[in-house]
Amino acid sequence: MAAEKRILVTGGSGLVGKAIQEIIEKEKEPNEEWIFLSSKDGDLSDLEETRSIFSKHRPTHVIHLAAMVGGLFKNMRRPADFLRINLQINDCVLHCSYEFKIQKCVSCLSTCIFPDKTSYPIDETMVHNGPPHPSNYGYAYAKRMIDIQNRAYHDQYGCTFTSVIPTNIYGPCDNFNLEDSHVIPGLIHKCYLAKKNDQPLTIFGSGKPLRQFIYSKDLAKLFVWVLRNYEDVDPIILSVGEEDEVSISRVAELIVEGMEFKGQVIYDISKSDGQYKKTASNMKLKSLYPDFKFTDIKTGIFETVQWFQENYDSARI
Ligand code: NAP
Ligand code: GFB
Repeated sequence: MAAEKRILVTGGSGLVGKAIQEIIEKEKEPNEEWIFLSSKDGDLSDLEETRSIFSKHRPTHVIHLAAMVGGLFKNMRRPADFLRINLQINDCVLHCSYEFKIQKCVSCLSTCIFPDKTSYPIDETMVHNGPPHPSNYGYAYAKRMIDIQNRAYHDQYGCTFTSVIPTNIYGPCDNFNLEDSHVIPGLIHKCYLAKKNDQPLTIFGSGKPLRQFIYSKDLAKLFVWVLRNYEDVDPIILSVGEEDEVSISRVAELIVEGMEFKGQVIYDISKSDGQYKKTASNMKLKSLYPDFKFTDIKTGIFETVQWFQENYDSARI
């Protein structure tokens, strides 16, 4: 007998998708069936391929994670691709969610989409209050359009399409490619190679920028909670508190400690710092889920360093 709830997770083979898989192995409810997609199941920037995926699995709910994703330097190299490919993927998934009468679709934005010139802390009401940081405008505008699409499908068809806004995410199964990755996987990979080859570790930029980092396993728990409990079309920020904001050099210190690296650490200030900070408030989350416990960044980074050392041969590098 088909499960009452069939949850389709697009982008199910990535950093966040894998973390949700791990959570669901332990916490699946009896009336739920979870389907985790990768791009091998079909190209979600193609409407016909997306339709055939939906007609094959006949989902009742969708967690939409699939996207062209990357760190600061990949975003700066490819703004047109980030804009176009993500606009296409989001249009296909949301329109098929409407056509197949999906009961709830939860999409994923990012705090880098907020205006660059703003007051802090940032909250959910500020998504469209001015241009994003120039380093990632392609990705940022494509993600902002998800919020607009959610409102339009709700206003015209009554759909319950919503979105979450995580800060920078890190954890096992991330993309550790040196050119395309985000800072934590990038520095873990570089530190691993520096230790192995007895070379200095080079950190890009000044190390001064500030970030809030959420551990993928914490975000996965919150995604499942949003799917089961959050009914609003308005987005919700999923983040550690402002008090847990750290500098890039503090992150590098923790990676060096976790990797037991004893070599020289160099800052290459010819490389961009990107946005100085994007401090976000998690008050809305706290008001709805007051006792959620976040993993502290030292524990999260140490677990990710250990995962990378144990899975180097199969990791995305
Ligand atoms: P990721 O590790 O790069 O995974 C991306 C996923 O999307 C993979 O499963 C990939 O499939 C799939 N995908 C990409 N293009 C596709 C296409 N054309 N058709 C079908 N599937 C496609 O990404 P992530 O870090 O888990 O990010 C998940 C979500 O969180 C994204 O929406 C991202 O924008 C958002 N986010 C990420 C961060 C962060 O710091 N990582 C921060 C804020 C928000 P394959 O594995 O087959 O390539
Ligand atoms: O994580 P990251 O690439 O993205 O960079 P953003 C964060 C900071 O780390 C920047 C510094 O100040 C970088 O200069 N950094 C130092 C490094 N060393 C490295 C390194 O080896 N690799 C990388 N990647 N950074 C992204 C947005 O901004 O945030 C994306 O561009 C996405 O669209 C993501 O939203 C969550 O935090 O600067």
